[in-house]
Amino acid sequence: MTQAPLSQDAIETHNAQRREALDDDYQALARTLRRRGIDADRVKRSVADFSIALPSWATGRGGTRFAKFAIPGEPTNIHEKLEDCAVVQQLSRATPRVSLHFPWDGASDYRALKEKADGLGLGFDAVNSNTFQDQPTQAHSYRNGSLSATDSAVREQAIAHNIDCIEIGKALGSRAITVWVGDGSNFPGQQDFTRALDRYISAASAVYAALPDDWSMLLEHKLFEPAFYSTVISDWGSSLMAAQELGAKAKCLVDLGHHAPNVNIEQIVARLHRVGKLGGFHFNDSKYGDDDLDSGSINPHQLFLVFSELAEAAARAPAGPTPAYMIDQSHNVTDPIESLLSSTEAIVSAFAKAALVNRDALHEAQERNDAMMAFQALRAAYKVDVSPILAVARAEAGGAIDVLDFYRQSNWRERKAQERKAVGLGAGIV
Ligand SMILES: [Mn+2]
Repeated sequence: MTQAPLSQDAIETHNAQRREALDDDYQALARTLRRRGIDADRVKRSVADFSIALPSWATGRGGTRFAKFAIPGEPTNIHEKLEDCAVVQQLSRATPRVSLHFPWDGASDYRALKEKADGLGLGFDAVNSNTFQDQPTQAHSYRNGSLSATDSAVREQAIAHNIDCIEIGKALGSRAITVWVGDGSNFPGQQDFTRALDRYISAASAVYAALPDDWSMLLEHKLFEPAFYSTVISDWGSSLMAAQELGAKAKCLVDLGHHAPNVNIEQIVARLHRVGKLGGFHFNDSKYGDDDLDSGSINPHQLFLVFSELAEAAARAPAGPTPAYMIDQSHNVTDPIESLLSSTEAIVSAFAKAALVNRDALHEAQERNDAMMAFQALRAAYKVDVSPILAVARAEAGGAIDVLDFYRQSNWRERKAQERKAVGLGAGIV
C-alpha cells in the first residue's frame, strides 16, 4: 500500500478552493486553442502521460567548490531522499521515478530499498556510476582518470564499479546506467587524445558486455570540469563515436549544461535522434557554464526549442523510442523540493508548448523558405500560457493545483528539521 508523505485530503481541500477558477481558465484556453484547431484535452492527455525522473542527489542542498550551506531538515540518507522525492511526485504527479548515484546512495539491502520506494509510489530510473572521486575503501585512485586511465588496474576497478552499479540497478528495477567520467587533462600534451579515447572505449565495452538485453547505457559528455583543457568524452561527437562503437544499447545523454556557451543544443538533439542515438536528457539551465541552475530559469526558450525538436522527431517516427528525461541540478540557495517542483513545471510546460506547434504550417513555411512565418509557427506556440493545462492534468492525477503554495503550507521542511539530523559543513556537489 502506498504511504503518501503528505495528506491527500489536504491536497483535495486545497484543490477544491481553486478548482472553479482553474476550470474557468482552462475553458478559456481551450476555446482559444480550438480556434487554432488544437484540442486542449488531447494536449492535457499527453501532459498526463509525460514524466521526468528526479535525481536523488538534488534533494539535498548543492554547493559550489567554495562552500555548501545546508538547510535544517534536508535529507541525510537515501531513505530520506526518497521521501522528499515522493513529496515532489505527490504534488506534481510528473516525477514517478528516482535516479540513484553510487556509492552516494549505497544501501545494505536494495530489495528493502525497492520496497520502500514502492511504498512511496516511486520507481527507479537510470543508475549512475561514480568514478570521478575516490572512496576510502578503493584500492586505486582516479586522480589520473578512470575508464581511460593509463594504468590498467585503475581501468579494471572502474569497470568493476560500473558492473556493480548494473547489478544494483537490476535489484531496483532500473533499465539503464548513465556513465559520466571526469577523465581528461589540464595541460596541452598531458594526454594523447586518441589513445585516451581508445582506452575509454575499450573499458566501456567491458561494461557494455555486462548490460542486460533490455538495458541502455547512456554516455554523458561534458566539455570541461573537472578537467580544464580537454575531456575524453567532451562533446556529442565523441559521445556518438563511442556509442556507435559500443553497440545498439549505447546511446548519448544530453545534459543541457555540458556544452560550450551558445551551442545550438536543439540541433544536436535533432542530429542524435536522426541516427537513433538520443538516449536521454539531464535538464538544468545555465548562464555561464555547467551552472546546474533550475530548468527554465535562464533560457526557457531553449528548453522549448529542444522539446520542439523532440515533438518533430516523434511526429516523424511515432513508434520510436522515447528518451529518458531526468533533472540534474544543484540547488544552492533554495529548498531543493521547491526547485524540483518549479523545474518540473518548467519542463512540462516546454513539452506542452511544443505540442501546440502547428507542424503543417511550420513545414509549409520551411518549404517556401518563408523564414518569418516558419519562426511565427514556433512563436505562436511559445507565447501560449499552458499552465491551466498542466494544473488540470496534475489535479486530475491527485496532485496539487498550486504546488509551491501547498508545499509551503504543509510545513514539510519544518517538520523534517525536527526529525532529521543536521547535515555537516562541506563542499557541495559541483
Ligand atoms: Mn548531468
